[in-house]
Amino acid sequence: MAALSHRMLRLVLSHPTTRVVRRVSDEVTAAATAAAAGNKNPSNTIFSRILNKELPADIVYEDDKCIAFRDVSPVAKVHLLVIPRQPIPSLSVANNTDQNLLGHLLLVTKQLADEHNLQEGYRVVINNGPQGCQSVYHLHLHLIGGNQLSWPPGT
Ligand code: DGP
Repeated sequence: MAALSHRMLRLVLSHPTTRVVRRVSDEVTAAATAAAAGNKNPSNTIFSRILNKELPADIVYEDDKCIAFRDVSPVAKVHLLVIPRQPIPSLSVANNTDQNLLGHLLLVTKQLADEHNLQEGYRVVINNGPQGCQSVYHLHLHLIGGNQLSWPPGT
């Protein structure tokens, strides 16, 4: 196949479809890398460092059970992450003793949606494991909204 000229390449890379494909592929790669690195110790993740205030984050909510902060690479006008202080790696390893905490995380997420004027709608996402594109092994809920979202989210 003939090589693409720089102009053609720029056009292809800037096309919305290509940007979506590249973004999806980035997230799959990040999730695979996190899983392959055995990065499943939630006391040793970037989020535990944010919790301990060792790393800066734009924190929008805190209580004795959880904190919420803005995602570093937002996919919508509002993109918050709600994380428990208790280091649960992912939803799949949560158990019955976490029932109250999981309910609390959902209710805080709902409160944050109200406070960020997401009355027109929003999405709450928990990515789980490599095939779910989880890249940080400290349980977190994504709160995404502020503009029209599309569906389905991915294949
Ligand atoms: P997930 O793919 O579900 O594991 O989502 C992890 C999210 O965490 C991803 O949307 C980007 C975000 N993130 C990763 N590192 C940082 C960071 O250092 N600060 C903030 N605020 N967000 C981060």
